[in-house]
Amino acid sequence: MQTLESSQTEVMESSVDLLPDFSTEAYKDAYSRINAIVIEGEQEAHDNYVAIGSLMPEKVDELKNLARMELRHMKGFMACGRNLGVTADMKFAKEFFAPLHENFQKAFAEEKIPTCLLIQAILIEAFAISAYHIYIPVSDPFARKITEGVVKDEYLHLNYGQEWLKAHFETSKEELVEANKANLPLISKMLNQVAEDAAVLQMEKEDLIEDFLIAYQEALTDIGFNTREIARMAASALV
Ligand code: PL3
Ligand code: FE2
Ligand code: FE2
Repeated sequence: MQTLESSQTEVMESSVDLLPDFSTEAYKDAYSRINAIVIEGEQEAHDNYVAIGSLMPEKVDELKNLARMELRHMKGFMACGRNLGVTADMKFAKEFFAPLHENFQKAFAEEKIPTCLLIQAILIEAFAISAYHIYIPVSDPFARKITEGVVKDEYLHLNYGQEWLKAHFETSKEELVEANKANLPLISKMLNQVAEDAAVLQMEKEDLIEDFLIAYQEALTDIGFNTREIARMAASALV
């Protein structure tokens, strides 16, 4: 947690006097896709928490509460696009999420709770946390306020997944290794796909990857994986 905060401060210091011009066509064009990705991501996060809740009757209210927060996030990011006069390219965003969405749907159909939680509460939340961290120091003042509120909630979501998986570690471990192998390469592909547009927003791919890996590795450690297991899991995205 401390590492994340300090890396955020570094970015802030180096870019505080060099904000992008939010009114250029180039900025708005890139924002139409990034904004759509975030809106779609928040919508799917809502749907995923509702789905997970239906697999855990004793947790259904907690998960409904998380789902509600995701809809609030989605509305906040819609306002960010409107504020800049940008129309979100939702078709692009649906395609962007399709492979991960399919994997989630398949795990849900098979009632694989650990896989569903790894995809939504760990991988997607860690991806969102890294993206929002890197975005905050280069965002317009309106979006900054909204994103700062959102990122706090995403930590709650990541923690929620962590706590459940930690409590069920022994019975989930094997499934989690498999789920990581199938889904971490998709996250890596998504990061690469978004890199060019993110760069227009002054968000560097290396910073996104660094922040993502810190959040992901901290989550896996907390859940109960050791250093070697985590290294092996990370390596499965490289091959
Ligand atoms: C779950 O709560 C949220 C899921 C959202 C996924 C977001 C992925 C973001 C990748 C694009 C990076 C740009 C961030 C800019 C923020 C407006
Ligand atoms: Fe969210
Ligand atoms: Fe979330």
